[in-house]
Amino acid sequence: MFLSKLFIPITKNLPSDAKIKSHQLMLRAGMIKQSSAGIYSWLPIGLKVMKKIEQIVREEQNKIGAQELLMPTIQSADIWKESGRYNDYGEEMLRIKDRQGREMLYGPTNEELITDIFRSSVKSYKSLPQMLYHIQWKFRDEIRPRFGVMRCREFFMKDAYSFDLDDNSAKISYNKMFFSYLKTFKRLGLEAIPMAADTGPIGGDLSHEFIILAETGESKIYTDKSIFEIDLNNYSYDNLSLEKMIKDYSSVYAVTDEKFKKAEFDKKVNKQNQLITKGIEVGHIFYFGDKYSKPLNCFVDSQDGKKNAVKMGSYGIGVSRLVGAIIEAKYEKEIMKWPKAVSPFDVVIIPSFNKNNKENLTKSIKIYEELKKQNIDVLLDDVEENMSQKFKKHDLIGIPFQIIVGSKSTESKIEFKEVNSESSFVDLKDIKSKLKS
Ligand code: 5CA
Repeated sequence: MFLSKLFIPITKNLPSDAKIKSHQLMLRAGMIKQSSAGIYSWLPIGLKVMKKIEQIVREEQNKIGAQELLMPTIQSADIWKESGRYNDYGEEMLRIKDRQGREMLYGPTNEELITDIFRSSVKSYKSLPQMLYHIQWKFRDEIRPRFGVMRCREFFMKDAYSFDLDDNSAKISYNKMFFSYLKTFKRLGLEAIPMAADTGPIGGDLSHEFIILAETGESKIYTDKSIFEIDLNNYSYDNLSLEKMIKDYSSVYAVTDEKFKKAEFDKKVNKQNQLITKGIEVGHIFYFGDKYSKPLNCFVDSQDGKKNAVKMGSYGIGVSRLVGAIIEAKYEKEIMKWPKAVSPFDVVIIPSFNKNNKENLTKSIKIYEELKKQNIDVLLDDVEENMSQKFKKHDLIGIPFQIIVGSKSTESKIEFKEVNSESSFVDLKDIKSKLKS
């Protein structure tokens, strides 16, 4: 893609409510545009990053045997009345009437709808366990939408649901999802801390939030720093290994505000290991047994012929929130550097040229074509501007690798730079391996 053709409305004027850096950067770099309070359009660059995050989330869900489906955004109020949550959910739920006067709603989550899908076909233990998920827009009429895509009203979420015959196998599903979340966040270049959490309107008694550290996060966290020493490479999807992993994580003190008790913190964690900071919740998993299956009559025949309410859990990842969360984690000193896995482009070519001398632009187009042939997603900055303006703009866009075509690059060696490190001079044919390393 040539930058001059890219729809990327870079802006300088920020609204006064853009208080945190991810919100500011997403507006400045033309990734999103607010359409009304807490509701955003996703512009090409923003959408591209979000789609890459979505795909990584999807791949990790598929790896544990979860199956993708797609439920609608608009749901009937009837199933929510059956579960008893229609009233409990309060004003956060956007309620709508259709032309026949039927009560509908824009789904804030999907426990009821998935249970309805499941109960209508699955009748026997033989079909269990199952994990189903979708990646779909949700709506919550947040009282104070803020921080751009971090707390908005319409947001993109991956929500998965597990169905098991008994508590023991349900815990296995929970543990698998727990490990899969840690792997997902790692692929996104993030270190997420799992923390025992409250369950709120979803319910149940077992739950973990996955939090990434960020000063601008809305969750206050209290943790033992040794949680960062736990090495994911020590575990596998084997059941015993998963149990050990949960045990290892649970034995380290890590809680959010709601669960914090100072005396306990001081007793369990020595002073130099105590970390009190803020974080962003990027995922949340719940085990709630038969909370929904019982009222919604989702029963299966067990081996001994008895009818059992299916044991369920639900597992959310804030896909659109993650775009902002990654920025909060990676944006430093006015420079953005996307993790390779989610960057809007693999590399950008930045030629130095002006209308009187376009030699470097011509050279850059040749490099561009060569890289395209190698299936590299490359952006060419063909906009006529001085180099310092260009670099400022690319600090904002955040592509992690740059090829600079100026006086220093020669026919055979081109200037190649990873953001925040020194440049080196490399052969064109070696670029691909550099991008991967
Ligand atoms: N049904 C459960 C699990 S699927 C559920 O809805 N959990 S949740 O309420 O914790 O939401 C899951 C994730 O969605 C959160 O961890 C967060 O990352 C994201 N999320 C929740 N509310 C918002 C919001 N208002 N704006 C952006 N992302 C949100």
